[in-house]
Amino acid sequence: ETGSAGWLRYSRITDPSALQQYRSLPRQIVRADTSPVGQSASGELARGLRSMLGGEFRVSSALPDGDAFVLGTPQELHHLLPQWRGPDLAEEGFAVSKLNEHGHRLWIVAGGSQRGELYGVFHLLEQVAELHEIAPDAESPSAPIRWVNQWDNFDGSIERGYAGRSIFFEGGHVRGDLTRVSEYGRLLASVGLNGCTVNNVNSDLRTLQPEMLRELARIADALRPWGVRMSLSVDLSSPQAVGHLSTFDPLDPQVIAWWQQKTDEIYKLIPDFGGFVVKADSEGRLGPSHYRRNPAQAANVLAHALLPHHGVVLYRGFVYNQHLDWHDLKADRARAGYDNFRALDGKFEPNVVIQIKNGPIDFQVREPVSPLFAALQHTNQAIELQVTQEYTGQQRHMVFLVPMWKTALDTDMRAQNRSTPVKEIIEGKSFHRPLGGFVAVVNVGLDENWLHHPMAMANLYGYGKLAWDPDLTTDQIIDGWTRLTFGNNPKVVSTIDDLQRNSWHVYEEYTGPLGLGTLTDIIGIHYGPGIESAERNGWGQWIRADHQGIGMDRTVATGTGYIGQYPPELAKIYESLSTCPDELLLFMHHVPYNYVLHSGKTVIQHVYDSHYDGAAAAATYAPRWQTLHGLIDEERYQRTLALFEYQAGHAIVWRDAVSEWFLRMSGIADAAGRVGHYPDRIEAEAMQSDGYTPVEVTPWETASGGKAVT
Ligand code: BDP
Repeated sequence: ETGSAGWLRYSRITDPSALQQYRSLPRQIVRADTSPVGQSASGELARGLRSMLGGEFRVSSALPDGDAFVLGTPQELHHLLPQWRGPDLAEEGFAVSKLNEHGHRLWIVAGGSQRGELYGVFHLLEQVAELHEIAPDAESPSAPIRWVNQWDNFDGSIERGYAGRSIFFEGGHVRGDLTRVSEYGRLLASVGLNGCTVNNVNSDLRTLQPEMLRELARIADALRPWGVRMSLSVDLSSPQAVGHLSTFDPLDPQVIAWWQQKTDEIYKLIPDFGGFVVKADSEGRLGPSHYRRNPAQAANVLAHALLPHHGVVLYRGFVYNQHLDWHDLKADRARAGYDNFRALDGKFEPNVVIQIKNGPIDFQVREPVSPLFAALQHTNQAIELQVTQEYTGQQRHMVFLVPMWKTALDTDMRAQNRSTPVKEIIEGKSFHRPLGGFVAVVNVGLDENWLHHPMAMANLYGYGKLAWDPDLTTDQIIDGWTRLTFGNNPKVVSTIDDLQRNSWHVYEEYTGPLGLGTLTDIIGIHYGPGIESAERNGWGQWIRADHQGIGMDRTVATGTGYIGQYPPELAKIYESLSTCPDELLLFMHHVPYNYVLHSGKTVIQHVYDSHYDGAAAAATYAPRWQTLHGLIDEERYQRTLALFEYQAGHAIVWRDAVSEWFLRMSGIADAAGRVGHYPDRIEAEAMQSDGYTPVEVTPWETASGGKAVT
């Protein structure tokens, strides 16, 4: 098993009672329409059932004289079965029901659209793969936007890619063979995802050139049969860079006309084009600030051009000044989203959505939710999550992120002093917005198993499931993924579920607890410990550690005032040391090292203990995994085992680097006497060696004693 099938393995069911249960399923599949998505739906149903149950499943367009599955939209079904009365269906929703017709049993999969029909088929197949009874059911997605953002470059590299080269591009062009793209579209559709932005948010200026658009249209063609609409990241300077205008000022009539013509040109090539994703005035990207215009003025120009074609603009809230002065204790990057967008609430066109990262900084292992979610009450919003494990182990460490995302989605912001959890805000429920939803950065690559670590696929699956229904529990999600990916053996399922369930917490323990953020090198690769470089780097992610204390004072009373960006009830909780939750303490407050947490421990002792606990927990992964030897295929077994062994080692590197850094900084010894004492360790620089020289290591904390050999 290479892992290329992901969770769509459809492995043969051997359990006798399950087989008995499915014996009565029809072997005919009727599909009324011939649309590409409808064909995917019927083809997938036949493929999945054939593979799991054996024997033939045939697809036809007319009702047979016997039992059948019948797929269609309500109109198509009425045509075939005039007496059928289905429920009202949302556009992308589906309903599975049974009907007796002239003594024949019909399983009806009705979709509010062909896409809904496809989702109904995947739902049904999932029931069978997990050995559940197929029961009448109806579902619809939480929100219309359920997209992925790929950060792929035309040269075939992927920004923050850890699983091989791009499946979309190579050598400045769209790949000739797009088989992997259509397989990816199938994976996305199987968990209800409906949009894919295929190029990096740091968009290549060639993106909107006519010849590139023609190439990109081939990707849209590959995704279309799976109901996945392609969209593009665009650079706001394109009217100048591509259109050779003298300006890209969004209010210039020539610029407005250019965006309109360009958008019309795109829709001629790609009739179901999804829209534009915009990163502007951020990390060196040009934007409206160049002409003293604001994000609403820029977004609305694109929105007008897209509106007649039903396209949308996802304008990223990730706008900040990366050159803050770290000597200025009031300067705070976390404030930027709110400071830049709050005043624009209500000024965006109805087809603009502000795409907001879950936290105010940048995908750290723990952040509070962005206060912008509650501040925008007359503007559409989508949450941006990261399936790409940029700061969370880069798909070398197992870190199941669904619990982190649920923590964000379930955070009740108490806007207008009432219940307004983030999930209901982005669904459009809290403030009655017509549009909104979910976006995740994903870095699938040419690695056969898509994301490199076999366990990482649970994040892609889990993201889709949460975007469909954010009320699903972590347990429901991980259990479904494990069964589909590794089979239904109870020992396999419970072992893998347990490993995944706690892995975010474990990673947080050995990287950056108490809201410190990931204590990694912030400027470059974002991997491995780098406490010095997480600090005082000028990019605004400080932990403000000195010899006395640690943490960023973001209070209204004495700090940056960031906490005041939350609605009053939530701000009150964060502002006071007595109510601020321990896990966010150092994100919100600066305290002395011997400050006592709610748990009764001092901050410094917690830092030491959590690093030792986390590394010890990571060391259990490999032996727990080994209990599954022989119960799963050898290929995925060995691959995962090697990664778990690596993770155990790297967790020790993390543990020692962070603990030693804090020992040196605070001067307070570890009460358990561990930090700085490694009785069974032999230092390379202490050995007699030929051809090796001891060297000082930078950053010093990543090698014991700051020394290694070269
Ligand atoms: C950061 C990444 C950087 C992205 C940026 C973004 O390190 O590569 O370009 O976010 O989201 O997390 O635009």
